[in-house]
Parts: sequence; structure tokens; C-alpha cells
Amino acid sequence: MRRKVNEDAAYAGPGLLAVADGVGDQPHGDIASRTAITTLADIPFTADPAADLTSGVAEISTRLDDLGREDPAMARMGTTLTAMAWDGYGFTVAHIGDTRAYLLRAGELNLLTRDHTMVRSLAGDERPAEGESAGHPRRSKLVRALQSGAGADADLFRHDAQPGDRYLLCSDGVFMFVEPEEIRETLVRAASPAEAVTRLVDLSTLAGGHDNATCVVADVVAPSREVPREPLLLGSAREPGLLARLTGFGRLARRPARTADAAAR
Ligand SMILES: [Mn+2]
Repeated sequence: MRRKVNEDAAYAGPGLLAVADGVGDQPHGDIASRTAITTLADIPFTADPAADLTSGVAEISTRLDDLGREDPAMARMGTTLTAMAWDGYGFTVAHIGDTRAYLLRAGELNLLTRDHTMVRSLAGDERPAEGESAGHPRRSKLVRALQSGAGADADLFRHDAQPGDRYLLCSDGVFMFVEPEEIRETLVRAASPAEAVTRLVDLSTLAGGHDNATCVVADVVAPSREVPREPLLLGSAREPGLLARLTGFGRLARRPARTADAAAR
């Protein structure tokens, strides 16, 4: 079974990767996640991605507040957000909720973000919590999200990248149904980000995933390597996934401005 409404939204461009998932226990999660992604896609990123992401998250919060004031049905709508802004050497990561960012480096899968969930806070450390995967009933109970009327309290941190890194951003519809070892193997084996995305979405569907499964996969490549431009694809259970390739590692001093029409719909 899949949700009738896709509550996930995502963006992949040369300077920004982002996945958002509407909060499930409130209506209009699809509008909330889309608001988060389109707001970030509109930001003219500068030499200070941390400041840009901070103001971007604040802007999302303001827009959600405004929508909630205009329509009482949207008064509590919310979304998770995992966004990574590229600066040529690494990422600034903004994260709130239970979408995730993973790094595959030297064959090892590293979780870069920490879920803001009940189960995760009870666990109280960085190790996987009991019942964190396999659809634990309280797993997706969020303790933090970008929510109308609730302020903006996202984690913000810098992460250094290396050529050869492969990054995965995904919604819980992926990691709830695909085991970490399967995610790792898929990222190791896939010849391209596109292949990884397609395979991960397929695996979630095969595992009986009853949630939207959305991925963004990006490779960091050395500046000398010629990288063919691949199309951007939107990914969710039935559709192909999002992908991006980061080019110009260590050379891309400033990101070019993004245009809104590249945003995921
Ligand atoms: Mn979900």
C-alpha cells in the first residue's frame, strides 16, 4: 500500500541536496514538505551556507506560520527536513525530524544525522536504538519538526567531504524498510547515483514499504574528472528517484545561483 498523497518532497542541484517528509499525524504534510523544499530552492546561496541555511529554515518556519494563520486546517502541519549545502569542500547540514543523511566512505555507511524521534531520544546515544528500524510503532513519533506555530529548531553542522564520497539523503520510507546493510551494499554496488536511487526505492517497495520512499544520492568527484550532466529526477515510491552529482570538488569556490524551476515538484 502506498499513500495517496505523496508527503515527501526533495531537491537535488549542484549546490543543494534536500529531502523533506510531511509530519504524518497532521493534515497537509504534503504542503509543508513542499513549502520547505521550494523555500530552500529559492534561496540565493552565498559564501556563507550556514547563515543561508539558518535563514532558509527560519523562512520555512515563517511561511508555515503564515499558512497556518490563513487556514486553520494547516495550523499544525509540519515537515522534517534534511538539507545539505555544498561549498566546494564539504557541506553545511541543516536537519530536523527523521529524514536522514548517510555517507558512504571507503565502503562504510555512516549516519550523519540524528533522528529527532521518541525512540531516538530514549536511546540517548549515537548507537542505533532498539527497534529503530523495522517499523517500530513509536519510531516515527517525532519530538522535533518544522511545524506551523512551533518555531525552527534545526541541527546545523559542517561536514568535510572527500572525493569518492557518496551521500544519501532519504525519507523514513526508505530506512524503515531497507536494512542498513542493504543500504550500504546498494550504495557500494550502484554504478551511478541514479542506479542507487532506483534500487533503494525498489527495495523499499519490495519490502512492503507503506510510506513514500524518497532518495537523493550524490557523488563527490575530483575536480579534474569530467562529469557528464545527468538529469534531475524526482523520486518517490512509484517514480524514479532524485539524483545529483557534485562536480568540482575543491575547485568549486562559489556555487552558481540555482533557479526555482530545477526544484522538485
Ligand atoms: Mn515518511
